[in-house]
Amino acid sequence: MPQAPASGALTPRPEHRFTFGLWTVGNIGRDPFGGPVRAPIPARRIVEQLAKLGAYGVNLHDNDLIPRDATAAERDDIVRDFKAALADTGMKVPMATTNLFGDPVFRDGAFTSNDARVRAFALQKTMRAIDLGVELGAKTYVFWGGREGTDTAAAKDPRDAIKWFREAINYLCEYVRAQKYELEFALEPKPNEPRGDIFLPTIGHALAFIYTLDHPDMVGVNPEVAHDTMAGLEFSHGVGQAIEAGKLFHIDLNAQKPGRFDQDLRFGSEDIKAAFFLVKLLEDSGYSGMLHFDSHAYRTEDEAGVWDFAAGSMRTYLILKEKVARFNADAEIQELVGALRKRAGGEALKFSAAAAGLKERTFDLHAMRAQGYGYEKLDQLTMEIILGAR
Ligand code: DIG
Ligand code: MN
Ligand code: MN
Repeated sequence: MPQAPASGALTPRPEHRFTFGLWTVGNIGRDPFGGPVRAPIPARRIVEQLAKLGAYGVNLHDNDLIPRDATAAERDDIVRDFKAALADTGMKVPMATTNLFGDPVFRDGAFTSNDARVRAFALQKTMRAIDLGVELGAKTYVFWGGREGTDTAAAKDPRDAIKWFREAINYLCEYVRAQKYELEFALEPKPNEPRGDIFLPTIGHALAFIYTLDHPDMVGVNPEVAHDTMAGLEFSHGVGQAIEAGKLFHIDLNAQKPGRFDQDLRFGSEDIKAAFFLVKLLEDSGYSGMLHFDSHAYRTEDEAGVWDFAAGSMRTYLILKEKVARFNADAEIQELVGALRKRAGGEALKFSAAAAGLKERTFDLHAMRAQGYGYEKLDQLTMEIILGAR
């Protein structure tokens, strides 16, 4: 079982705001071609072991804790025991979400199903799951529309789907306001899987959708490394746009090889340069939300391997955070960065009658065409930081 890590800068502590979904370390290793390889880990043990490893909290889908067929009394017993585990360890529940993808009733989607009864049931299930999340202390509620999509375009008009998705989120925003819950929504994009194509597939689609809602201020995004990588995108660009728009409400950290199914690998275990620049963006921007690892151990692992996975996720983030500090303190690198900032200038180009003079301005295009940007040297120095040579 997990050993409490040795003390030091690479020791995860609750102040680092690392969280794990119950379903992540609780993943029993099923895949489309094989059944479970690990026994389920009871929620209390997950809470206790993650606390030992220095995590801040756990997140959950409703059915990660409450079985679909639980009676009200059974639900209350389970919640009571879970709250006791949280109290015993000091672990928090910053985020909650709904499983709107496991029950066969959602096989054509939940909020965007072609069956109006399913769309209504999805709202009922989500309201009850929101109640549970708020009861456990969640301040962020994630919507990952895993089944909100199509396997054939013949199934539905995408305009209907987006309209139904908007109706659902507007309805649930009104529910949260009516209940006076202190809760923000975070939409989680993914391009495909388990559906052939999923609606709101990227951070950009989600951001555009948010501005069509009745209460856009309540809604942000929960982007995931693996999902943008599956779409062939540079994750830090989407995250940067979300931060710049004040819409990065939560983030799912993991790793992914391009062109593959959603691998949900241990954070930093694949594209380490991309992971470095993601950590740099989160740290330099002062992101103060949760650092959630939505990932799981390899199917080859036993329970000891699961805790290796959890410890490694947090340790790699802290190692990269140290390397970001080295990058930001490296004189040679900062000289290059400073020169680029000087060249980029500070004043915004805003039109005004006075600015009309810009049309008359002369440019030394010959010199501008000839001057390079020094990115080879800057990238080499960056790689030397990442590789531990600086
Ligand atoms: C998958 O990436 C999704 C589900 O695991 C969950 O609904 C969400 C929360 O992080 N991520
Ligand atoms: Mn994923
Ligand atoms: Mn996720």
